[in-house]
Amino acid sequence: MTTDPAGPRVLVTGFEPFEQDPVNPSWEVARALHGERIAGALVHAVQLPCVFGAAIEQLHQALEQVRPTLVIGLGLAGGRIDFTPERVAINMDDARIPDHAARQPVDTPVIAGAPAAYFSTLPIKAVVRNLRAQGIPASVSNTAGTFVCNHVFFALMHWLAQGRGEPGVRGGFIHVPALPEQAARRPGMASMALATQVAALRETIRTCLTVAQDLKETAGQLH
Ligand code: PCA
Repeated sequence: MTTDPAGPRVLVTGFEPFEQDPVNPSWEVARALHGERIAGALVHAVQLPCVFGAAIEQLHQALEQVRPTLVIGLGLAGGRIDFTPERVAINMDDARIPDHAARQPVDTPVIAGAPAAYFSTLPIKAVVRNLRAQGIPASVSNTAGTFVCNHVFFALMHWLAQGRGEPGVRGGFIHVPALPEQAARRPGMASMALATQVAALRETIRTCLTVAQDLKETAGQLH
């Protein structure tokens, strides 16, 4: 991994495929923007393993190597119909399926002694508005689940909350829908084309780098 001393950097993480899928759109989308400059910042894409603990170690390594001013974690949420910036990371692992190291933690904290939850520091409402303005389906999500994605999201926010990042660094997590080829194997599953997902990430990064104050606009859900 190389760092660019000439300008700000964006770290985007994606996951390796999991649950017998040959592909994970979160990584395909992240790597599509590796090396691109958006609003003056250089994008670095890093793949994380779908393994509790190891994913956090690799995230920490990437954070120390890249020293980003913006961090966006991506993960697949098969079944979701749109691009979903997550609002909150919770300090809880509760795995429905084993990870790639056959670990299946149930009701254990991501980080013992850490707070119950952290909010994303990305301007999630502005991201949703700007994506919709481009015709890309998007909505705020109020749960990142309790599997490896939430695990990494929580560890990221804890690291940032400890002031270990660059001054003013922002971070958060976005779940993305399946790709059309994945949905084709599962009748009824929604999907979004890779090109649309890449355009969504590009607009998300641009928004996060240029919008200082998030919008106050409802994205509330009754349940
Ligand atoms: N999605 C899973 C883990 C890896 C991924 O892409 C999740 O939502 O936790």
